[in-house]
Amino acid sequence: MSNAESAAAILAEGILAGRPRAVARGISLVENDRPEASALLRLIFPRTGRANVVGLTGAPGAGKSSLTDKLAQVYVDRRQRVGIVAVDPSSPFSGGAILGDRIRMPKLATHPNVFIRSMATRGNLGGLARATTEAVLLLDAAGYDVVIVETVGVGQDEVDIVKTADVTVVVVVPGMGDDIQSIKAGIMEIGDVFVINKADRDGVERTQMELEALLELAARPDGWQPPIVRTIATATPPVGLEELAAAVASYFDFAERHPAMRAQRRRRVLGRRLLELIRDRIMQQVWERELRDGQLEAALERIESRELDPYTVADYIVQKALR
Ligand SMILES: Nc1nc2c(ncn2[C@@H]2O[C@H](COP(=O)(O)OP(=O)(O)OP(=O)(O)O)[C@@H](O)[C@H]2O)c(=O)[nH]1
Ligand SMILES: [Mg+2]
Repeated sequence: MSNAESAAAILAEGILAGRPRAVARGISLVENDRPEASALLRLIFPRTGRANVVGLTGAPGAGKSSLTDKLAQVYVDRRQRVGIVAVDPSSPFSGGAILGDRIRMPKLATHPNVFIRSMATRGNLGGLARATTEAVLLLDAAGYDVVIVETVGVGQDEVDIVKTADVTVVVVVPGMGDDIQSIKAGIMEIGDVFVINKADRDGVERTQMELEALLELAARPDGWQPPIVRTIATATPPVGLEELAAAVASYFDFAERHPAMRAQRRRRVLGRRLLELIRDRIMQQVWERELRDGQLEAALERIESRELDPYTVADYIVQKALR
């Protein structure tokens, strides 16, 4: 066994035993794309697929973290173990992000049945999507019953992250009519449950009507009708959280009654992931075998002078690397 493999084996044991510190270390490995990470994921993968993964997305400041906190509390009160992954593309420092979410989720941060982790980009959103999916796998393997993934719903990469969840919750707030229009393209069709948070504000009825109108336009092929729940995450006690948990549960019930649909959804995610892995591995081979040591520069020079074209060069390099 190589060093990476034996380190991974020890870590996998800790993760499968549900130890938070092992999970934290595992997530750091996948976040930094360390060599031990693949070995670790290989070991834990057979023990995944049991957690209910809830993706929660919406505009910046919509109250996603507040809702995540309160929703997690509902599950914790039901004696479930909850993992939270907050994806924070805006923060260049994951350390800062962790602190931020610990402050926003003060009660849960120290709860023994709750694991909170913020993931920040290291300049590469594609890498963030991969690391997030892998962090969810680790939490799943560690026996967390529910994993909540919070992402800001602004770009395609965030949408991709949320698509890997078993149920997607889209958060909107009153008085963002134009925003609803603008998010509808990417986000509206992926929402399985809609939340109007900040329902203590004016304009709730109007937002509800706009949402209903949009949902009517976008009839889903699976026949599911996304419920709309109103919440006030910051009220004491919070308003609408039991209803939100019930709406999420009703989607899981629906998925259970439609196993073919659920399998298709999970396979789509796995398929995407597999293709990404293949692409990464091919790229790695190409890089290691063909492009190191100034080869790329040399090729570019000849392409630039029109001595060669990029299509021929790409085919040639890939074929040579894979031989
Ligand atoms: N009035 C009101 N304020 C709320 C409610 N929920 C959250 N907020 C406030 O809205 C602000 C943003 O809340 P967050 O939970 O940090 O929102 P977020 O969507 O996670 O924000 P980002 O992660 O920065 O995109 C905070 O000041 C919250 O206190 C609510 O139901 N009503
Ligand atoms: Mg947040």
